[in-house]
Amino acid sequence: MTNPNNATITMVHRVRFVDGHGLTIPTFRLLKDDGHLYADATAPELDKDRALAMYHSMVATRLLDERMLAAQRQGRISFYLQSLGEEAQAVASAAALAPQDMILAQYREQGALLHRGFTLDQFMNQLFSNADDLGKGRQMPVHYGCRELNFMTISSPLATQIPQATGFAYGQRLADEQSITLCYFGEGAASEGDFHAGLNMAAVLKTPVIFFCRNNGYAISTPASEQFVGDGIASRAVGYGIRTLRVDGADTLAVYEATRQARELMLKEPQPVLIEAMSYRLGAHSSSDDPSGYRSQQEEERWRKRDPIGRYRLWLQHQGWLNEEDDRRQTDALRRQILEAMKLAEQRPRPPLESIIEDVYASPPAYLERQLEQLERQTTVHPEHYSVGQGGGR
Ligand SMILES: Cc1ncc(C[n+]2csc(CCOP(=O)(O)OP(=O)(O)O)c2C)c(N)n1
Ligand SMILES: [Mg+2]
Repeated sequence: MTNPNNATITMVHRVRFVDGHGLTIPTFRLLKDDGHLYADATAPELDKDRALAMYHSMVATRLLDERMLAAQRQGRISFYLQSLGEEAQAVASAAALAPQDMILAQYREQGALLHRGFTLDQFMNQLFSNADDLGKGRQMPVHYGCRELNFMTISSPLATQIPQATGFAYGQRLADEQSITLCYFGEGAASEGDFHAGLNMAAVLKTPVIFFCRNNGYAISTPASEQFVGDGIASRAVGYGIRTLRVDGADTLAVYEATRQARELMLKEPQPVLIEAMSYRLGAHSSSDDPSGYRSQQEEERWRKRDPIGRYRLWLQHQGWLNEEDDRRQTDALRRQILEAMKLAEQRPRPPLESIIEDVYASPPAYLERQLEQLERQTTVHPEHYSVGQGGGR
């Protein structure tokens, strides 16, 4: 029955409160822990090259994370943020997109950017804030962005990317483009008002955006159980009338297929989709965090066994597409390339000081010019506190 309230009305004659958990949203999973498909599961159509490219990106992401967390500990960069245990979510979802699709990420999805073709040099230039950084060294490490690769620059305030993604996708819809938007965020970010505004607008305006929520159990030290009592994040999308799928975030094939089908659906008929990927943030929140203060090692060990890379590697081996020898050789080569790129980026000069006031206004206003002069004086009087224009290192 339709009515001015735009709600389905079925009359009953006893009080019965609805419990959101009663919805039972299933979790889509294709691969068993041993890397074999479930009996009633169908593998996505994936050729060998594409399947191996995804594996390569996940391994590269993990190695990059390992190396750069160590670099932060050595004092070579100021900050780092790993995606340990969550590599499949970013890589496999990005792999299901076309290059013209737009990505708006939170900050833990470096795998998506790497898979799109952001080079190790580009990663390093950003992390070392040198003169070749696309952002001209004006952002904290890990705030990547790349216009060429349709990857919007990361912004730290949580959830700002969600209504922006809705708006971007609305533009794609109005232009009648064969492209969509993918928006990543954590379950913690879903507590922000922007999440609700972004989802409702997307539902009403029927914009082709995939809301990809990484429900990894924590928002820094706050466990999901202290963040919300509803059935994960997926149940909220149902409330907004958005098609919704929950997926095992450690299952590369399932994440790929879920995203591929979501994209197909919205290209046929513009509409948003929410995918809630269930995972676990295995590492610390960032290089500034120590999880031993809020969770046990036993808990971490339990989740370490659900490694997305290990499970996918087994599947590739069962397919006869990967052998241990090649795998080891490629991993060693990657490690060397990462180290090499890091050393080069560390030596490149810093961006010129005047670039700090560029790119916001067509020409910098007088007050910014004055501030720049003050800054130049300051760095000249106290050169020992600044490394302006010099190579890396502190
Ligand atoms: C508006 C806002 N509030 C608080 C913070 C501080 N903060 C940074 S990350 C974070 C946790 C976010 O958790 P989640 O969205 O689940 O992502 P995860 O780190 O688990 O990947 C918080 C609270 C912020 N950056 N912006
Ligand atoms: Mg989280």
